Amino acid sequence: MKNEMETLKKTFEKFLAKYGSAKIAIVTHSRADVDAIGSAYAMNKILPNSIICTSEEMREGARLLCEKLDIKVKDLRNLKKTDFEGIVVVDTSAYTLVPEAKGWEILCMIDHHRSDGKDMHGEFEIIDHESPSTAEIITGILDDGNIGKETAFALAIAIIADAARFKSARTNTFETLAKLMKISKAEYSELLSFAEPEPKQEAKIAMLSAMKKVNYIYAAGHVIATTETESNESDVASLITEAADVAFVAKWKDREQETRISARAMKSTDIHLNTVMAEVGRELGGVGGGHPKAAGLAVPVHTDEALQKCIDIFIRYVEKQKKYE
Ligand SMILES: [Mn+2]
Repeated sequence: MKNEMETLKKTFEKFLAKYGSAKIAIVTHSRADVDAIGSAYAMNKILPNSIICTSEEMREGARLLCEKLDIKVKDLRNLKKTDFEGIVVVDTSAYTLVPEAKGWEILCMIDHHRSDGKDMHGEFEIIDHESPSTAEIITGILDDGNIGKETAFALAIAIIADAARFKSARTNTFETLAKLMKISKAEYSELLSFAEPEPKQEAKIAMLSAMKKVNYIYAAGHVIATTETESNESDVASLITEAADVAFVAKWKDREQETRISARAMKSTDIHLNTVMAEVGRELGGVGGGHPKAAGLAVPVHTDEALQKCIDIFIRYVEKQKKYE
């Protein structure tokens, strides 16, 4: 672990030596979360001639962090490529999550996501799939002296948020967080209020309404739950997997005439929901993918049909997995 981090640190130092004072746009994925914004902020502090770019709206925690640290973000589409040397991409390596980055020169990429959808290539790449967050990688490659109070605050929140209540944490996660907390002088309760902001009242109501409509079956050794919601589908799915092995939560999008599904798995399962969702997407003429325990899809059929397909493909996937064990 330590050696791997040393290698990444060396790559970062080479990048800094070449582009440290270049004009750079720091780019992150759409619907930016705390890890995306916290990581972008830390890079912004290291690169004096950089700005932060992200598209669309942000998640609530990211929005709160921007407010607190007065982080200004720009839209990459409004920038002139010739005004910049290139971009630094943090917390993603797939164009599907940041389509506006197409055509830009990627000077450096820092990410922790699985390589399934990786189609971006950077001159320098600092990638650690084992890291629960991009912020943990960034803390590792920065010299302690370069981590100010506010950077430490942003990175600590990002680590807490992406570690999903430390379900995906490793020893280094706790060591890194302890170090950042000391520098930031912040209490854990304050960090947590950014990492896991309390849902808005209407979100709470949407989640409870969805809970009332939960259906579940026990099949192929798994408790499989489904429901429909008008909003907050990923929050609903996370909530359900406190009790079910897997949850598929559907939302009908009238304008697009399609069903969006958010899928989540309980921590102990070894299911790859991204594979399941990709298959459902293929069979129903849409697209699906994501992470093993958090995936999603969009398909041009109604919610009932989409949910039934998720259950069928999921069972087929589990049965097939058993055969090869
Ligand atoms: Mn992340």
